Amino acid sequence: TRQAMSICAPPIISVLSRRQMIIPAIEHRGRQMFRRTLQVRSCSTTNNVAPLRRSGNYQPSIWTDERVQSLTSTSTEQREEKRERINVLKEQTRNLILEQQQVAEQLRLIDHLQQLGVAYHFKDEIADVLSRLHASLDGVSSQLEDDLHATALLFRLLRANGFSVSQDLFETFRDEKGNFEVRCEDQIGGLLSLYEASYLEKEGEILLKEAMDFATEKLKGFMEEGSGSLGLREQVAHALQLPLNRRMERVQHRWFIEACNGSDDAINPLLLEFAKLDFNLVQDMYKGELRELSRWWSGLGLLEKLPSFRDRLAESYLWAVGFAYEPDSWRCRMIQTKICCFITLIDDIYDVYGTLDELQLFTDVVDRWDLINAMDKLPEYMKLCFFALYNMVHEEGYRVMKETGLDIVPDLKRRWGNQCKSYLKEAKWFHHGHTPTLEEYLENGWVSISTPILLFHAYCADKGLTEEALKSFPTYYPITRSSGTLFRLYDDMGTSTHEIARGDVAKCIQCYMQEKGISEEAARKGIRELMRKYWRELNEYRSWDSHPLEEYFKNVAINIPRSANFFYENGDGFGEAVDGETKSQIISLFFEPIQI
Ligand code: 0FV
Ligand code: MN
Ligand code: MN
Ligand code: MN
Ligand code: MN
Repeated sequence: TRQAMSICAPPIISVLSRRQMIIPAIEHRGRQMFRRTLQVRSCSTTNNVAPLRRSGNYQPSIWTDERVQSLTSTSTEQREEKRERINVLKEQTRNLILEQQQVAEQLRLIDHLQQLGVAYHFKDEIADVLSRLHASLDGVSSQLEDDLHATALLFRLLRANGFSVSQDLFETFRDEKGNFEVRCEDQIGGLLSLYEASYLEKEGEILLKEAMDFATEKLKGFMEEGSGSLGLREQVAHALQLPLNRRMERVQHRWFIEACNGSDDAINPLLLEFAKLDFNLVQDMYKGELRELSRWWSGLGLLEKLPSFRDRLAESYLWAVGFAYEPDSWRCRMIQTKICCFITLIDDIYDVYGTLDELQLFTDVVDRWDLINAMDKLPEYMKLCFFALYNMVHEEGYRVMKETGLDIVPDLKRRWGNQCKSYLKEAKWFHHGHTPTLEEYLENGWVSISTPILLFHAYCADKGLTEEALKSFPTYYPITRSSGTLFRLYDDMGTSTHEIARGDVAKCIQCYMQEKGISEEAARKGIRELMRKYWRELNEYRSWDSHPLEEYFKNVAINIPRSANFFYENGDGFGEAVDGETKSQIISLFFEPIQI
């Protein structure tokens, strides 16, 4: 046994009492032998022998509190100066929106404002313009005649901003056989615009599906030809890599600003200056939030006590900015970051660290929220975690009550209970070697990925929350579910290779492989198809009728899969490869101002 222990027991045993023994485990990190032995499931505890625990072998955080606190912001003086300039530019921009008479120009302006990340300043003005266009849609579209670019922009902006508009708007661009015809002059601009518009497709919209295939093929052809200006080629490559509708907003804003910076045409210099100044000002605000959150997280000190878990504060904040970037949404960002840290920690307990007995216990405790009993029964490491979760839930409940008079704590408790039950279900499947059907798996998986909690918290972070709004939250079940399913599918596509190698519940890919008797490659292809279906569903729900919180909340729901696409596009950019694109975006969104 002695020999067996030295090989197979990574000394991550009883972490609290024997912290110093963590170090050798870290030295082993990445060694093949070590990894393989970690796949052994938690052994049953015989009397005093500590259970054999697995480890995720995660990298430590690259964003220590020290590093985050050392971030400097613009001095107050400079900031005031900039704010003055911004106010001037803002008024000029507002006038542009009001003055602009040509429909095509109006549309381009709104598109620019949205992509530059400054549209939030002009919500009412933009809504006015769009609803006027929507009210006289027939006239407007015949006025645009054969301007494909403007027509597609009209379609995309209306749909993306909650107005209903039919795919038939594009009929004039098809011949009798239903094939698209595009004039040479506006080819690439028009095709790009058509391509972006087509990604707002809903289920059953054949025309848009065909438009997507058509535009994609033509744009690919353009890239292969090697013609066009550098700026245009960059734009097309960017679009082909991922359509706007699936991009994380803030990342896109910076990209667009930089892209405009490098090209001499197409954008009003006034807008560009405005966008750069505003980006930097908002970045200062993000820095402040990140510093505060980092102080909170390091002050909790949970990861000092539980060092084998993922420590991802800055990355969690990046998720939160992905969900709601607007300055006004700071409440949402603060709570989402905290939830994300807890979800990550608790998920690791269920997937990696805990024994099945412990997990059952933890699930019961979170179901009942009985603190006294919990302190009696739980193992040390779980006590800390539960106590901290208890505090966070009550603190947020307190904030909401203070600001709105409403008590959301019972709802929060029930939702965290459901979260843990969904984790336990997966843990049981894993420990019993059960592979569910894809449907059975997803039924649980859209919950275990935490979307119901994220979205409920986002909803309650709106300062306009009312009792009536709170009661109507269940009507958002469909959008929550499709958002959550997409989050789950993206996560599995990005993380399951590592998860399965380490030993984890069968993920959607494995469920699908087993159910259909197909290869991993074929399963991945099938899942990608499924993702398109859920995107169509999300596009459908986004145009459902409005409650007061609707726009803000629907955006968060759509931003969840957008952010997931960002983090999991090339593997696991949250848990594993944190020093790739994740790190560059943390730097460019929070650390480095745009050069003016
Ligand atoms: C999940 O990791 C994880 F850490 C997430 C989803 C990050 C938390 C982010 C938010 C709450 C926004 P992992 O792939 O281990 O999750 P599963 O569910 O696959 O175990
Ligand atoms: Mn935007
Ligand atoms: Mn996990
Ligand atoms: Mn999990
Ligand atoms: Mn995963």
